[in-house]
Amino acid sequence: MGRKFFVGGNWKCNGTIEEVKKNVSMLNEAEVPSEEIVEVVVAPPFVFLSFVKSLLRSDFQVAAQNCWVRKGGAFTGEISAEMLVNLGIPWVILGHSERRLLLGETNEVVADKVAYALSQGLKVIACVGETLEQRESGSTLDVVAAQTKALADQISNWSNVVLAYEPVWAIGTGKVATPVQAQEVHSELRKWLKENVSAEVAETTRIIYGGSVNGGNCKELAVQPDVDGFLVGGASLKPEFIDIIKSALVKTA
Ligand SMILES: *[C@@H]1O[C@H](CO)[C@@H](O)[C@H](O)[C@H]1NC(C)=O
Ligand SMILES: *[C@@H]1O[C@H](CO)[C@@H](O)[C@H](O)[C@H]1NC(C)=O
Ligand SMILES: *[C@@H]1O[C@H](CO)[C@@H](O)[C@H](O)[C@H]1NC(C)=O
Ligand SMILES: CC(=O)N[C@H]1CO[C@H](CO)[C@@H](O)[C@@H]1O
Repeated sequence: MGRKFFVGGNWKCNGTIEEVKKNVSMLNEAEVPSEEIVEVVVAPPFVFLSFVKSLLRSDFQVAAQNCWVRKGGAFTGEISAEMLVNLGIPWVILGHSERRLLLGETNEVVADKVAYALSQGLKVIACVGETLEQRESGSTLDVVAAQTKALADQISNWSNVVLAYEPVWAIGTGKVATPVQAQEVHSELRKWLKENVSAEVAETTRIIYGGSVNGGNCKELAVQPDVDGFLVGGASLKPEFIDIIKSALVKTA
């Protein structure tokens, strides 16, 4: 069985209740390929999670954008993995570059979070990616390998993990990795998994691309053999998100 196409929508820190309702209506009214062909997961800010979950069509799922690194307790302002499970939230995004860069989350902290979230039964979208400086100095593969190694050191079962490659220089900049650049890194990540984890994990783990994906460029990215879907930022709050979901069909052609 092949890897099911995966489209995540990361709403980041945006939206009012009214806007959230409109975005959910847009999703609920959309005609998209079936769940057999594409898995769709949207990640609203924490405060809207339950609201979105209660309104959203049942073939789409929700994700949190972060969670605390271990069991909850005296950690003011944090949200624990247990709470997400308790609310029936199946997914969490961890290690997004905005958190790595703005909040100082190291490879180890991200890996600790991923391991803890998995241990509580959450599914994880784990993000890796290099900065512009790192790409220009030729260290892209070393950077994503080190980020992936930190994860692999702590993950014993990859079946609930989706790996998101998000080059930082392409996030919110309008600069998108070319299909060839995306395929190259995805293919190297899969080789890394094959050699350093197992052939089965390499074959079954979805590696999705994020960074200025939109309705216009999604198909040429989706057609790349090692691109198994997308983590979409800005375009996930626009009607073109539906076109991005539909790009799953290029895999069935
Ligand atoms: C979705 O929400 C964003 C703000 O988060 C808003 O700008 C946008 O207009 C909304 N989309 C729709 C289709 O209403
Ligand atoms: C890995 O996790 C999946 C999903 O929770 C489970 O079905 C599978 O049995 C686990 N595999 C191993 C080897 O524990
Ligand atoms: C396996 O992991 C090591 C350490 O990250 C790395 O140097 C090596 O290139 C990896 N193998 C492949 C095929 O990527
Ligand atoms: C998903 C996303 O990031 N949407 C928007 C959130 O708000 C920022 C700032 O206005 C926009 O740049 C994003 O596109």
